[in-house]
Amino acid sequence: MSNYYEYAKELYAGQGIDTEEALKKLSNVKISMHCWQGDDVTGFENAGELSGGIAATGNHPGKARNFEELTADLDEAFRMIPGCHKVNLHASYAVTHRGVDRDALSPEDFKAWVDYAKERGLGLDFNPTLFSHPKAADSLTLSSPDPAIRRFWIDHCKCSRKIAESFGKELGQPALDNIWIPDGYKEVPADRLGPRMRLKESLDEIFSEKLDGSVLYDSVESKVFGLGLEAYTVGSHEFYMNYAAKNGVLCLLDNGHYHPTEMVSDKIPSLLLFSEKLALHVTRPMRWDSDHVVRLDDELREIANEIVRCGALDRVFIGLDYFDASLNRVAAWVIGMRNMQKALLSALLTPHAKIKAFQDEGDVTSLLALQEELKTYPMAAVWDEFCARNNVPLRENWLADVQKYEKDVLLKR
Ligand code: RNT
Ligand code: ZN
Repeated sequence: MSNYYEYAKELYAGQGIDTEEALKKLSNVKISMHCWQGDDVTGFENAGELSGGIAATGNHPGKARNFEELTADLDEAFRMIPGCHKVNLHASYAVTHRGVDRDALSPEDFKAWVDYAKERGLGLDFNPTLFSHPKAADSLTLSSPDPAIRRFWIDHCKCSRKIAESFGKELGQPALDNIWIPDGYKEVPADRLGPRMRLKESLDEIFSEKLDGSVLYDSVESKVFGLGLEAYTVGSHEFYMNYAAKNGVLCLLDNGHYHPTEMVSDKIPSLLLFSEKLALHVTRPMRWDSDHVVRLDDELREIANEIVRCGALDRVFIGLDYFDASLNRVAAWVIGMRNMQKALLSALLTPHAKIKAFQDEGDVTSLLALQEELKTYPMAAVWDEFCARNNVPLRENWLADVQKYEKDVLLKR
């Protein structure tokens, strides 16, 4: 233990914060690392272009082209990230030679991933993939007016839930199955209700099958608009918030899916008041849902503050969701994961009860003064201690490792 850490420990103790307790809580938080940062959401199906109103920009060399490369890259990233986490998969990452379409996938098509996760003590989460597919070419899936298209995607979502359930059972820790659909229109629609009625019916059928709720959590993810889908989104926030509340599934909030001044941090306590669990896609929107690598910015810290303040570390599924093709993809994972953890640590090192009391007493001066002074408390020392205890590189020392990996492995692809 460094003197640096001892000094920090004392300062935080002065605020009534036990740094050891904070470190313990932080090590229990599993973050779901999205596999799709590793290959710009390409997947293993040889599907053509990324579609559905999302886009990865950039052409940094060395992206993973198959299961072996993607898992090698994930391993390299996990070597730089303290703690034990989860991997978030999309259905398009099936490792299968059965030649089945997405509506017929089954747990056996993900056996390679389960073996991978088991060997490393990782958890797995899952997402049906309702984009980058010929049957989603016009960005209409579960709300399509064509019953055959709806059927295909309903079946895909049904088998996806079973795959996620199998992850939960095999790995002994709950898996989240999250449904996001691109459905919407570029032009102002003549009918806003019809597509939503069809989406509601499709979801009802998908969730009608009772699976093991001790290992499977279902969530639905809303959006505000997509590229080429500027006028109307079927699965809006209001749609899903009401659907989730009435049907006992979780709301998943992606902080790139709201209007620019609308904050997910502010929504967290409202949702936690009415539902036991909540799911997040943590991302960084710049002007639009651009999915930049997560920085340790004010909103990330506020999201973490809300989770911690609400005492909800075990009620929130935290997953990352961004895909930047313009930089080293392993580094992109490491930066985002470490930032999410730093934000949580900063929240765990905040004397929330004390500041809340200022608020309730109407002492705005003390509230502001303490919030601002806390920003320069020596959290870095506690973070370094966390990294040291977890045997991962301190500070920016991971970068040299990742650069070596790029030279030795990524650039040879
Ligand atoms: C798209 C949604 C969705 C996807 C991933 C790949 O806007 O955020 O979550 O990013 O499922
Ligand atoms: Zn998302």
